[in-house]
Amino acid sequence: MEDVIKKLKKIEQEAIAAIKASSSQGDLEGVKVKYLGRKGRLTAFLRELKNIPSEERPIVGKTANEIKEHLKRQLELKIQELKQLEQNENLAVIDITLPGRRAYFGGTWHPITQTLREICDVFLHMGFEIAEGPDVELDYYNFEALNIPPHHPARDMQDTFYISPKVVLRTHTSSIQSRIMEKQPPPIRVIAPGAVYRCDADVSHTPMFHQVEGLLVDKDISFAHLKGVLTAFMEAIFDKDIGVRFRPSFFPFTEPSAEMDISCIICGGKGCRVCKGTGWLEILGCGMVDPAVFEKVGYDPERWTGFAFGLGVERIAMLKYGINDIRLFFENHLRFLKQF
Ligand code: 2NL
Repeated sequence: MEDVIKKLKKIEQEAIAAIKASSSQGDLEGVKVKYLGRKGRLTAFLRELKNIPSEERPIVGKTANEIKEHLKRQLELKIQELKQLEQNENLAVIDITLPGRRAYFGGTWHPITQTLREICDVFLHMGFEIAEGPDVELDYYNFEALNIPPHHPARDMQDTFYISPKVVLRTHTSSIQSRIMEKQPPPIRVIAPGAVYRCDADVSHTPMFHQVEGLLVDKDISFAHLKGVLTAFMEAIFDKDIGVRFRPSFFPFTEPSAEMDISCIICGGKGCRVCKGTGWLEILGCGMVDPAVFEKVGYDPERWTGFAFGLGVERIAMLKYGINDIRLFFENHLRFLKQF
C-alpha cells in the first residue's frame, strides 16, 4: 500500500510542479487534461483501484480523491493569479493619468462665409437690417429700377449671364434693395448680402462672388453720414484705426459717386506690393442715391435722401488674410480651407 500512496503523491507533486510552471491559461488547460482529464493520469490511476486488495481500496481511494480536489483548487488559484498578472500588465501600458484625446471637429466655416458674417455683424450693430432676394432676377430689378438704361454697357452680354431676354443672374445685390424700396416706404436702413454673377474670370475675378450692399434712406441724409458709417465699418472690420479717402467716381444709381480707399493694411501706407506703392487700397464704391432711382420706386426725391454702397466680400477677405489669388476661395482644397 505504501507504494501505491507513494505513486499517488508523486503524480500530485508532478502536477503541482506543472501548474507552477504554467505561464498561460493554455498551459493550465494542458495540465488539467494531462492529470484530471478522462484519459489523465489520476483518472487512469483511479480506474486501476479494482486491482488493489479490497481492504486497501478505501484509504487509497480517499487519498486519490483528496489529491484530485487539491489539484483542482491549485489550478483555480493559478488561473486567478494569471488573470491578475494580465490586468497589471495592461495597467502598465495604459497610463490613465494622461489627458483625453481631443475630439476632431471635422469642418470650419468657409473663409468667405466667415467674412460675410463679420461684415453683417458690424452693420447689424449699427442698426441695419439684413435683406435677401433671388439669385435669378428680373432684368427690371437688376438694371431698370437702378437707373441702368437698356443700352448701358453694364448690361453687355460679356458681363451679364442672361437666362432669357428679361431674366438674368443678378450682377449685384442692389436688386434686393430695389425690391425693398418698391415694397416699403422710407426710412430704410438695410444691407443686402449674397452671391452675384458676372461673366468674367482671371486672378482677381470669378464668375460668382459675394457682395454686401448697403442702403440708408431718411430725411436730411448727407454725404457726411455716408463717410461716418463707412469709416466706422472699416475700423471695426480691420480692427484698428485706419486712414480713409474718397475719390470721385461714377455709378448710374448714385450721384455724386465715390470710391472709398483705406490706407494699406499691409504696409500702413508706406507703399508695398499689395498697394502697388501707393499706400492706398480701393475697398468699395458708394454714393448718394440718384433721384432717378427714387423716382423709379415711387419715393419723392425732394423729401428723401440717402446713401448706398457696395463692397466685395472676397476683396475684404483677401486683404484680411493676405491672399493674392481670388480663385483659392473656390478651388476648395482642404489644405487651404483648414487654415481659417
Ligand atoms: C461697387 C459699387 C455700389 C451702390 C453700389 C446702390 C443701391 C441702390 C441705390 C443706389 Cl438700391 N446704389 N448701390 C451704390 C454705389 C456703389 O457698388 O463697386 N461695388 C463693389
